[in-house]
Amino acid sequence: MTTITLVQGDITRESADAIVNAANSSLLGGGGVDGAIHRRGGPAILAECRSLRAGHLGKGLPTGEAVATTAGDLDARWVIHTVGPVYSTTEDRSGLLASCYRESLRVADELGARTVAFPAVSTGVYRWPLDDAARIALDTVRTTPTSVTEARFVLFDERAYEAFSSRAG
Ligand code: AR6
Repeated sequence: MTTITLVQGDITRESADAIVNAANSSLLGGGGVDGAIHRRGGPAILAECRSLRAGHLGKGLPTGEAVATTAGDLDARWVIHTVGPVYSTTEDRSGLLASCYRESLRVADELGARTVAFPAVSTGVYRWPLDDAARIALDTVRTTPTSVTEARFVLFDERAYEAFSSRAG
């Protein structure tokens, strides 16, 4: 059984086996939660991302997929980088957003991570409406078979926390 917990705050302050990053395909950093994770986690994370890019992820990490690196100075063993889809009004990309959560849990299982902290992937720079993103995130984590015992959603602001709370039931 996976327990889903919701907290409001900065994911880089969390303690968990794995912290999920809402990255972009380059894996080389960016703004939002990605920038915060690299800033607080230190250069070891970027160094490992660069070596992934030099190796089997030469073209970058495709949208909807996930890959792990060290967590550097964060209070975690791993960062799991996933690439959310940019929200579109003309195309239904919800399968790709669900895939971010499913693939992150799959990678967590491979690592043996039991506690995983997630941000609200795609709801910032990638503009996914919060209520819809919350529905997809919670439904996917609830229905994905995994050995992860705690999936913790770390919502940055009140609005995101409320969106997830009203969906969490
Ligand atoms: N802790 C928890 N949540 C956070 C934090 C934090 N420290 N900082 C921001 N958020 P975003 P995306 C929330 O934009 O939409 C980056 O440049 C934020 O309020 O970080 O998936 C990447 O490199 C929002 O609810 O990620 C990509 O280019 C959520 O995290 C692109 O942005 C996601 O917002 C990815 O866009």
